[in-house]
Amino acid sequence: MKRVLAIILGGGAGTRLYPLTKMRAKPAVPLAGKYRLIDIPISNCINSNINKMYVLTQFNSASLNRHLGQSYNLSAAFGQGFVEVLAAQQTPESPSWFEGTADAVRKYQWLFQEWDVDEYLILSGDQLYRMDYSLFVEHHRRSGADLTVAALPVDAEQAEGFGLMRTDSDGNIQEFREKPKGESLKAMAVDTSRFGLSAESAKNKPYLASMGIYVFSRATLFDLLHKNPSHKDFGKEVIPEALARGDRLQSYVFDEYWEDIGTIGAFYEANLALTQQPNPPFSFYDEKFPIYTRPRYLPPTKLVDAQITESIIGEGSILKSCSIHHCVLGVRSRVESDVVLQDSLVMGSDFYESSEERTLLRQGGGIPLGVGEGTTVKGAILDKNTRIGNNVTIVNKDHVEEADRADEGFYIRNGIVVVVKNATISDGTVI
Ligand code: ADQ
Ligand code: ADP
Repeated sequence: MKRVLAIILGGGAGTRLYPLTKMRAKPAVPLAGKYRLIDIPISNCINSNINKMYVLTQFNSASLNRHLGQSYNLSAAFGQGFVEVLAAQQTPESPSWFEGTADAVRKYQWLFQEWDVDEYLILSGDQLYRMDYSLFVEHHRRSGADLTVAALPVDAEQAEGFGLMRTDSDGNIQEFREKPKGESLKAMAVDTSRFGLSAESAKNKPYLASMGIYVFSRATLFDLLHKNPSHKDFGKEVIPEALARGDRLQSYVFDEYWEDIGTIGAFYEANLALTQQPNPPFSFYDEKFPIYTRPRYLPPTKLVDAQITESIIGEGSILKSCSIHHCVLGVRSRVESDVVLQDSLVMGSDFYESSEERTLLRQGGGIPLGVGEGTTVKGAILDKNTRIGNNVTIVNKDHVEEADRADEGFYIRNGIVVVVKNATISDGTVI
């Protein structure tokens, strides 16, 4: 795996996860109480012995750089290893920002070419899964392909949202279509039982969806990018072109837990699914394949008189006499008495406020960090460092699907109220 360089696509325009991306780059979005999105592909790389990684992002954010710098000292642990952020930048030759996945790679190809590696592993930064990429790369090498695409067996309903591939029984890709609908969707069905699925499972999941994860042989990647300067996206343009010109494309079937968490709805569901009992679909506990993040030296969580069911609580939290059901609370969460939290993600805080600071804030008409007394929150996301007043109700009472209320500190996406990072919601507010 020393001869593989990983390129992690860290986010384009950043509209789908907005407003979580309002104040940070997408890879820095908090996940599961203590991680960030970027920890997933980076941990998968480390666990697969791939230790050269670039993260492409639209804009550089302080929290992303700090997180990577403090989490992953790969050169100490792995000699040549590194994780580096490459932000889109304007130069005289390329006056625009990244215009798509392939375009983002093209803009930094001069740097990627400098590495003496055989393959480039292209990954997405907003997916939750555990994968040993070394098996994927070995599959690519063994088949002699120019390009290998990771393929997830899915049903018809899921299939609509993905790039789909039709393969022969040896897994060679014969056709690739980005998000086809109707009849052209149906034409993409394959017999997935050939790839190790049981007969029943194959019947339910007759489509092979691209996971947006690719292994390119060196010459193929640069040749495709160079010859087709107008091609901006891998799924829409580059892969269909590779097929059309006769390159050898293979699929690599992966039939385990995998979720694209690139939208507010999917992100919310995937986080809450972690609380499922007894077997959550994804677990952060796996000694052989850990998910890494920044080590913090936080004290254990303190519970005063809290009733908590089916939830995950981050370290360093203080929970008073409250009731919490089916929630994920991040580090340094603070929840006061008579609070009800249900089906919600609370990201926690980046810092503590002392009792003196809290009292002073209150006296000055301000609102301390955390969730104030007597407040009820259901079906919402409270981003980091939010200050929710006393007797607030956040339940989306009008069942609104989408709303932009930036001046009031929140947005509604997929019916989920998202209170933005650092926002304050005054006492008694009803949303
Ligand atoms: P989408 O997810 O719709 O489909 P896209 O928007 O291109 O494709 O995003 C792929 C990944 O690249 C995401 O992680 C995104 O954040 C990132 N990204 C997008 N534009 C970027 C840019 N300019 N700079 C840096 N990163 C960028 C893709 C494939 C489908 C496949 C699905 C699987 O095109 O074929 O089925 O992924 O989720
Ligand atoms: P974590 O990874 O623990 O979430 P981050 O490193 O992302 O934390 O955030 C810590 C941030 O909080 C830093 O930018 C730090 O400067 C800021 N911070 C720490 N203490 C305070 C404070 N009292 N007031 C405001 N910001 C603070």
